[in-house]
Amino acid sequence: MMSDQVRKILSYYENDNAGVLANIRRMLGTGTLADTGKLVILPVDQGFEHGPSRSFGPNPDGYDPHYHFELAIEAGCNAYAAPYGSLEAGARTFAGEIPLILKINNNNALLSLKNPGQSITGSIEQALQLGCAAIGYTIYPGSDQAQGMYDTLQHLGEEAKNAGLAVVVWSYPRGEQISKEGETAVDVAGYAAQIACLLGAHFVKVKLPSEHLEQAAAKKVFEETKIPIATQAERVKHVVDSCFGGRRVVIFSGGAKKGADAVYDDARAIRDGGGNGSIVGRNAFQRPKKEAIAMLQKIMAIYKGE
Ligand code: FBP
Repeated sequence: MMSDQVRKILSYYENDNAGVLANIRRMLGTGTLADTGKLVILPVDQGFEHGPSRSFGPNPDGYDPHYHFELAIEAGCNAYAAPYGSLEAGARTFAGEIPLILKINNNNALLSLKNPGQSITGSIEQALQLGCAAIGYTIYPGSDQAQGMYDTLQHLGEEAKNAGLAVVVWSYPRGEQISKEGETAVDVAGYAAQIACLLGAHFVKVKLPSEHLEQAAAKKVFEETKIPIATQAERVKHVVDSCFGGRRVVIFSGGAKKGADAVYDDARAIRDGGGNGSIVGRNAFQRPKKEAIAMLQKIMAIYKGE
């Protein structure tokens, strides 16, 4: 029986076919948070994005792709997101155990560009063949490569939806006209989330925003209309508002490994601001498995209001 929360979320996607809705339902209906309308997803593409030693050195069990499937399943996550090679490496062993998101583009830290882009590293056919529920695609609003990334997302998103797959967009502002602080500025975060929604994302993933306001024109409006941004929960609410007033699922990423209390504070702010959950990578897989599972379960308990 579908819960009211899930029914409401599915009602937001007014132009999607049954396959897409079934896959969104699969993600919302799996794990400890099944049917709550909240999600905790494990993303492991850091081997590509940051390199293997930076990613898995702190907990060498993570060099084995099977480890991340097990972590996501044992912790009761809603889904596991990773690039093609990692999903392929556990495809048979874990077939049907947890909804998968094929991360379909990636960047690497061996080349540092002021205006970064990503390469296409997977395909819709691969996602279907692996039994995935969704594709995951990163955009870098602010990069001079962003226009091309939007073009590609438009095409791949359309192809994915026609094939019955959901679309998850990682929206990470960066580029030479955005300051380091500006990458997580609350005005920029809202803008990045809005662009992802306008490009047809079902689920949007952004970093938690800071109180900084980057763009003068936006700053003026924040100040004149007194958009509240003093607390993390208020800033989450601004991002939720920017996601079609809550008509799209928005989840927030965990960032570099930090203390457990800070991770729980983030989850409380996401819950109180009306966000749909977390996508926690390094804070999970860089801890020993038992500790990581306990942390993910506590995050889930926070979302359940326990
Ligand atoms: P974390 O929880 O480890 O931050 O993972 C979230 C994530 O989006 C990963 O999917 C990705 O590899 C990483 O952040 C990219 O972060 P950045 O581009 O800022 O280094």
